[in-house]
Amino acid sequence: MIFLGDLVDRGPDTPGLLEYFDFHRPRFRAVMGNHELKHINHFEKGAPLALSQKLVKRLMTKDEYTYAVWLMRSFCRYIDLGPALLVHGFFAPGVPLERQEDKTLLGVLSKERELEKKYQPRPWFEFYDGPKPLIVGHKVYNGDAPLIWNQKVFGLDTGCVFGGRLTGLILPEWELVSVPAERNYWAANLDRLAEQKAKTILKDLKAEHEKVVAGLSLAHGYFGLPPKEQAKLYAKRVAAHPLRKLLNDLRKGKEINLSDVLRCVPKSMLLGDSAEDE
Ligand SMILES: [Mn+2]
Repeated sequence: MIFLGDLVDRGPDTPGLLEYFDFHRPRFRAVMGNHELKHINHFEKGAPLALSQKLVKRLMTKDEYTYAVWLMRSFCRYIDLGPALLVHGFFAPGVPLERQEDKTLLGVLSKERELEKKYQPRPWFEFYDGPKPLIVGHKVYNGDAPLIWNQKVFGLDTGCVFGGRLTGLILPEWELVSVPAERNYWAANLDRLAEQKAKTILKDLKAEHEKVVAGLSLAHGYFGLPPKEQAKLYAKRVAAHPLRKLLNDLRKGKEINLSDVLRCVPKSMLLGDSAEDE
């Protein structure tokens, strides 16, 4: 079985998948995707990781991550199966295989933009002129159905991690197999991350509340004031806080829970740089 790259990062259990892959080597093989490349560049050169990679790295010990990167480094730039050529990302038209750039084959975003610009408004694959059929992953070209362009280019990414389908191609029969995803795995990862962040924010909020009350009672004899004065003083003190509504609720003695935080806190604060992703 050959994986088309980007095995890592978006799914529910990247370390488990790598273990599974490793166990079945060399019967299992893979071409390298831009996500694996990012981990390798991070490990070797300290290149920055996008959110999905940070999440995955966080799940592993240092030794496990070292091993994972070692495993990813064993993935090929391309695999020539005879009846078909397999790459993760793209194949620049008019360029022989030996002169294809790694970044193109691996689907690095800058190369994707270059190809878009060069061939717009047509997609790059319509200009594919390689000697044999090309099988790619990387992009969901055609929704839940694989891309099949003139029996020359086959795009098998059907968005499994986003709740679409997982698609494979059996060679040499050229028989497509496709199963629906059980759920949107990436959205579930983001939910889990948001919940972790919300927990921290809730803890910080409670600490901030205690601090504000302590400060007010020292400077203004807060506890001796009538409730209305307390409210005014407190509201003024937290006026610049982005979550002042929740702080004022805490002051009123309301029970604040995770769902309140998830509702009130802006998504950008919960997920940070989730826009990603090269
Ligand atoms: Mn990719």
